[in-house]
Amino acid sequence: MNTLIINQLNQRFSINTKNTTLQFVEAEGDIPRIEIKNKNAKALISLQGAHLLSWVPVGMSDVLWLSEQASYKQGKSVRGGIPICWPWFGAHEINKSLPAHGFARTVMWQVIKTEALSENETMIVFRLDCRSQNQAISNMWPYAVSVEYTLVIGDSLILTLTTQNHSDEAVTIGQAFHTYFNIGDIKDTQVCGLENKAYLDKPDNFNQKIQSGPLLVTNEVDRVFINTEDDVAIKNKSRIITISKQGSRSTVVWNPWKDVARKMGDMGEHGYQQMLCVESANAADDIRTIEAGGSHQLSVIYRLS
Ligand code: TA6
Repeated sequence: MNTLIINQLNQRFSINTKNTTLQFVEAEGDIPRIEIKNKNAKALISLQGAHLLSWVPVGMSDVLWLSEQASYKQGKSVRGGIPICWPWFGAHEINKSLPAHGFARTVMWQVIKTEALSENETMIVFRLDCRSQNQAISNMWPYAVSVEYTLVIGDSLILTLTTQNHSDEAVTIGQAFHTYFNIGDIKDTQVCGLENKAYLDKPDNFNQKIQSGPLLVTNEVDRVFINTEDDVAIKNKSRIITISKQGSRSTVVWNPWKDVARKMGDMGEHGYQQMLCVESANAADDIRTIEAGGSHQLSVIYRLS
């Protein structure tokens, strides 16, 4: 079954030039993946969740952390890479029985376009259309809304999520690029750019606090920073990852630390020492209401130095 789908996808969307390839392949859990390679980077994307699992610029280690204990099952989000939280962030505001972080990360997305922008950059565009998706989605979220996700893969990574409201009523969404960065060693890592910013501290009942100095992680951190539009940088001994975003005024920083990680079951024993989530979001008071016929775009660029 998947072989047929993969062949069809390759016929329509594969790229095969001297320095650029993009192809669909079979993968664990019967969930197809896309392998991308160009002169500047290689990447791996799962069709479930349009989930970027790996992004490796030439000469670098993977920028994304992916748990050794991640499971690849239909309907289950992968621990690591870049899960897309959409159309809500965290727990659903009213119905707590709905999946945390929405459903976009656990359903199949449609590929609508691929293009080698140059020998150095490859673009792929996904779509999730709630009007034509399955009944389970409309039961959870009965809105005529679609979202397009564009990834440009090169020595930097550009991600854009565009939500279009096709209905004749306003719709409110929350969302995030829930990016797991491969930081090497948490004790040598700091997050700069959030100094003096207010945050909601989830482990402390969402009490509002102020970040003092660069953020260092020495225990559980789960913070929604508010009013953050400027660049944020993750610095460790070997590199600086600069995060520049648009359409977002909230930034989430998360590391479960040892005890929470152990209970999660799919973080691996040492995962919490190697990862840090820094998420460009529309969360807390930064959720967005999209008027009838309107759209909202959230985008981010990750650069390395
Ligand atoms: O973004 C931080 C967060 O919302 C945390 O509170 C934590 O639970 C994490 O995401 C992981 O959520 P998940 O549903 O993927 O286990």
